[in-house]
Amino acid sequence: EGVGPQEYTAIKLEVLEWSQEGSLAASAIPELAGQRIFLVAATLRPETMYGQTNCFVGTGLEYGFFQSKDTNQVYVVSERAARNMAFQGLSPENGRVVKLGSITGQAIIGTKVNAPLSEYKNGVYVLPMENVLATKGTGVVTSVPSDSPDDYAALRDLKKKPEYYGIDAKWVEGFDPIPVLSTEAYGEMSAPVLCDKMKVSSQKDRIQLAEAKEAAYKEGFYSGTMSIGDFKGLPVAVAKQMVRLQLKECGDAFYYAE
Ligand code: A2H
Repeated sequence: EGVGPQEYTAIKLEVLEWSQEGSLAASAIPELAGQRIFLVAATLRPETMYGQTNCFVGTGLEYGFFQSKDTNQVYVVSERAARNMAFQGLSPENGRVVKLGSITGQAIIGTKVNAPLSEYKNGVYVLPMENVLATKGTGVVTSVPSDSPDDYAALRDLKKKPEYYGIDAKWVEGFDPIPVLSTEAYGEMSAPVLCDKMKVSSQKDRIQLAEAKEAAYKEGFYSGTMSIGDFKGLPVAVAKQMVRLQLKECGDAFYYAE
């Protein structure tokens, strides 16, 4: 974060099966009938998408259903992101948002989505994370616990106390970090290693998490080698752009800046 625009890759996670509440909310909006619906997550680490285990939203945040430029495709993102997208040629008409309805983050929890490139081919679940900011990206975060300390800490909290977080234990059971890249300093699981090293005990440990995040990002980018996928064996810094382009070309992602 600094000066200049942030260039995100927006990953399209298609809804495979709504949660109970989500199904009620979506079926009350007639314009959604017959359309494909995607939660759209903004990431700076497209090369890690092989390791997606779940998706995070903020339970207290509000999301909208927005018609996209692609026929019969609807994006679920924050209103703020939809407005930005409309000025980047991603809505049906430049500068104009077409909002079909809204839904709370809470209602989306438990929805099953397809995570492009993920090793979890049958889909992953939408789960709650405390620190999802309404002011960044789309308000949807795709979770890669092998390489993102925030994601690792939040997923570990959910696995420890599913009932406390109001989730079904099945939504996290068997969804474990997958090795995506390796570095000399932290091996194949930089986020778990760094969370231990920095003594992160939960997703509330913001200061330690910020340190862990910085270290994981630098080491991954400058000395990481891909362990999986079409660019296995290549440096992360090189694979990043290749995976990004591949995701865009096959329609599983688009570029989004803010
Ligand atoms: B990253 P920056 Cl593997 N609230 O993607 C909180 N966090 C958000 C967010 C929001 N509204 N929108 C996006 N993010 C996360 C992958 C990843 C990310 C890895 C490692 C580090 C990492 C998988 N999650 O980010 O402030 C998203 O998580 C570390 C910075 O714009 C996005 O990239 O720099 C990143 O934060 C964008 O943060």
